[in-house]
Parts: sequence; C-alpha cells; structure tokens
Amino acid sequence: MERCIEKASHKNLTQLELLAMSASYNLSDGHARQSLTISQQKIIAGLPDLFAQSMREPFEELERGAQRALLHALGQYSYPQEPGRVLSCYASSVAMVILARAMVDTVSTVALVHPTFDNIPDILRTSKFDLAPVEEEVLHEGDLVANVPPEAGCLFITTPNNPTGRVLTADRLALAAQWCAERDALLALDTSFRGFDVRAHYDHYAVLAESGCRYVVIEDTGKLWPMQELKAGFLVSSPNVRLPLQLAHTEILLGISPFILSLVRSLALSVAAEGWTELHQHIAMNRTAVRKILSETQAVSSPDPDNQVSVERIAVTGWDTRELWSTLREGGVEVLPCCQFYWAEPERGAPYLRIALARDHDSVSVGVERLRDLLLERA
Ligand code: EGV
Repeated sequence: MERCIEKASHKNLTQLELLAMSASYNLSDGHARQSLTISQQKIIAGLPDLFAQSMREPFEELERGAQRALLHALGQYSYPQEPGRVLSCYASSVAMVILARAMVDTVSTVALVHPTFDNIPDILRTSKFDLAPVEEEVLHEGDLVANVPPEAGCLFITTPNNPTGRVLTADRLALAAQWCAERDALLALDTSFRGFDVRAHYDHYAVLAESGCRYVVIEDTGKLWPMQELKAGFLVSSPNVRLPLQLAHTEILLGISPFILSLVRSLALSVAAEGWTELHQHIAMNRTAVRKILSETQAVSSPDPDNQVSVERIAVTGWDTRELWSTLREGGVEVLPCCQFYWAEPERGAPYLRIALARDHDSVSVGVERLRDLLLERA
C-alpha cells in the first residue's frame, strides 16, 4: 500500500489520468467522454462535407468564424476584434505555454490561484517564474491589496476553477482588473470550464476593457464536447498587452487545422441555437446522482455545493484519499486524488477526491456505487 501512495503523490495529475484511461469506470480526467447528443451526431454525420468545405473556405474567414461563434455562444461579445488579438492553439495548455514564453523576459513573479490544476503551475515553473499562491477565498471575498504580492507581474486566475468550480463574479473580476491596472501587471484568465456555468457567461471583455488593464484570456473547447480530442484553445489578448504573443505563437505553430476550426464553429453555432441546457442537465443529473449515492455513507461531504462544472470534488473523512484512490483502482474505478491541485501545499488536498461527470450516466453511477460500497465496508 505504501508504494501505491508514493506513486499517487509522485506523478502529476495528467499522469494519473493516463493510468486511468482504459479502466472500466474512468472518472478521472476532465475531458468530455459522454455519448453525443442528437445535434452532435448530425454534425459528425456531416464530417465529409465539413472537410470539403474547410478546404475551400479562406482560412482567415473560417478562423474568425469559429472564434466568433464560440465566444458569442459563451456571452463574450466584447472580445477584441483587431487582427492578431485571438491566437488559435491546439489546446489551452499550448496557449499557456505560449503565454509563458511571451512573459519570460518581462515578468518574474506570477501570482496564481490556489488550488488549481497542476499543469498550470508546472508550465509556469518550467519557465522559471516565481509563483505566489493566491487562495481562492482571497480572490472571491478577500483583500487583494493585502494578499497579492505587489511584485507580481501577472495575476493568473482559473475561472470557473478546477476542481472547485468557483466562478469569479463581475465585481471581483473588476477588482482584480483594477489591481492589475494600478500596477501595470498582466491579468491572465483561464476560462476553459466556463461553458458549464452561466454565471461565467457575463461579458468578461467588457469588464476588462473598462478597467484598462493589460490582459490575456485562454478560451477553450476541450472540456465541452465529446469530440475525441478534436478541440481548440484560443489565446485572446488586449490591444495594450505589450507581450510578444504572436512571435511566441509562431515559434510553436503555423496554424491549427481548418477542419477542426470548422467543427468547432458548427458545434458552437449549434449551442448558440439550442442553448447550453442539454449539456448542463446532463452534468447536473450526474452530480445529483454522485451526491445522492454518497449520502448513504457518513464519510462523504460536498465541499463545493455551488459547483456547476463537469468535475465534482468530494471530501472523505477517515481515509487518506491517496490510499482510497489506489484501493478504488483495484476495483476498476478511477478518480483523482487532490493533493496535486494544492500546488503550494499538497497536504491540504489530502481529504479530497475529484470525480469526472462528463461521462454517460451509468458509468458515473456504477463507479460511485462501488466507492460507496467500499466506504460502507470499511466504516
Ligand atoms: C482535467 C490534461 C494536460 C488536462 C485535464 C484537465 N492535462 N493538458 N496536461 O487537460 O481537469 O482533467 O484539465
């Protein structure tokens, strides 16, 4: 058992997600793996036409169309329109790498939300930034001036956050933007999970523009649609950003697939027409099932009652969750232990597991029933 605990804490979260890939009940990674909706099935049935069309259509028009369709579906009407302000990337992590590259000469300290998914601090650490943790509570209800180090050249916030689902309100975004504007710091947002929560659909770019701060926003489709990793990340920046983002982007890639952009545009237009309700109901049904099944044990509670994103954190008492994680694995059920989300203080994640909800209903409920049975057995 000791060795398994060791194993869980010496890997990053993505390495743990890889171990889970072929499990009977993979509730580990946050990527979308549920069955397609009827509208998505129709889009997939039309892929040959989409492929032909994306060969004909001028690339710029296609790219702008995909960006516009996605950002409008997410309520982000005021995003900057000038050429070069939205850079298409293979994934949001690639956008993150490009951002880190572009900041390396002018920023030394990054103030980063704590907890958050570990590949964000990992990418930043590889670029040798000093990281200063900013607790979620500080961002959402605390005093930024007293708690964010004044030397930070960048304030980086994941909203909605992973794994807590916590969403930065318009008022708190305005405060963070003001903090940055007053210090000429960069405000960076990762909004990869915003599709799941309408509270994150207010027009962030209007708030950011009003503040005058320098900003970047990483938008993403990777978590939204079960498209077998056909996805895009978009690195959006303010006209006054003063970072060599375009240079860094071209150092990494020429451009992303027009076929994928065309697919993203179709998916986003379909959501714009039909709304987010079907996706939201699917996630809500799985979340309700998780909470209901686990309420049958005394050991589990919900630390994030308002969470709407496609992952659910649970707190388990009486267990080291790294040990629980490896015991669950033996029964074919994969979830994530949470220590690595607490990148500055891993022990604080020890009470928690994260359960992925973007799966078919049966897979979530059977997997979580096994977790319940294990907890009841050992109670
Ligand atoms: C989640 C996978 C990367 C990441 C999964 C994720 N790791 N990109 N290195 O996309 O919540 O499971 O964000």
